[in-house]
Amino acid sequence: MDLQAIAEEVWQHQEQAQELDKLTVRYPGLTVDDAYEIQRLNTDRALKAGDTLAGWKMGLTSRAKQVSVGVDEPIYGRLFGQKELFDEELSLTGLIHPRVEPELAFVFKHRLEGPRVTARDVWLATECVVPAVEVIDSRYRNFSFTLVDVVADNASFARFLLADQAYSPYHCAWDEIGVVLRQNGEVKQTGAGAAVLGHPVRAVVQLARMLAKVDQAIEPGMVVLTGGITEAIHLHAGDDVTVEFDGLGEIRLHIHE
Ligand code: OOG
Ligand code: MG
Repeated sequence: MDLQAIAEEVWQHQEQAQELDKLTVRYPGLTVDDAYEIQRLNTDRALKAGDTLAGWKMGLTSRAKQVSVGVDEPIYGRLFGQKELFDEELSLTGLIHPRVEPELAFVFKHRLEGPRVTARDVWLATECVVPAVEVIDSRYRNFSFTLVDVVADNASFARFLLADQAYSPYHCAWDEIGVVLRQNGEVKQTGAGAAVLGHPVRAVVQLARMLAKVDQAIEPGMVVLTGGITEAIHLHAGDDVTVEFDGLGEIRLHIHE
């Protein structure tokens, strides 16, 4: 299978914000490893074009997310520096059918790698934990995909935003943090940190172990998104979205054309 050619096709659809037909329908032999290789090829391409690798994202780490897309296995993707939002404004330009979801982000001060990484290793390597939101935008029609498709599409990554206030990793029990997601003042989703694999730290453990298989690591300074705590909601021009993290402040996002 010509993974380079398939990567090129995915790249074009990502760049031009055009819907893509499921790869697995057209290339039924494609494996999960192939899909991660496609993701890696497009990462090389983005870096050559001047983007930076800001970190990693885990996806499908909560039951709510797995049920909503019909894939029940955690996946990882890459966070690109040029896709980090620098204020509370989100433009729909360049996006197909974006959704937003509340997450907790870990920011690293030490390198974390290896197949036997534990939660203790994660805490020792973590500089801070920060409330975050991710904007996902599957390039597949109706967010309809299999595990292989979504991995090849960089786990639907589109944008991310971290809150202004960061916290010590020991500030609170992250599994007990409640979140309320509101759209134009109306409560749309609620959840708690424990929705993410029982505790968000486990998403980082799992990421490090998955990365070890492909000789990759979490590097100092990197951000790791641990996965949507609740289901994601669709965004429309004019929306005012807020995510309240219990006792840790609020992230606000204003959506425009
Ligand atoms: C896949 C990406 C999932 C998360 O946090 O669970 C994800 C998708 O839902 O399109 O980012
Ligand atoms: Mg996510």
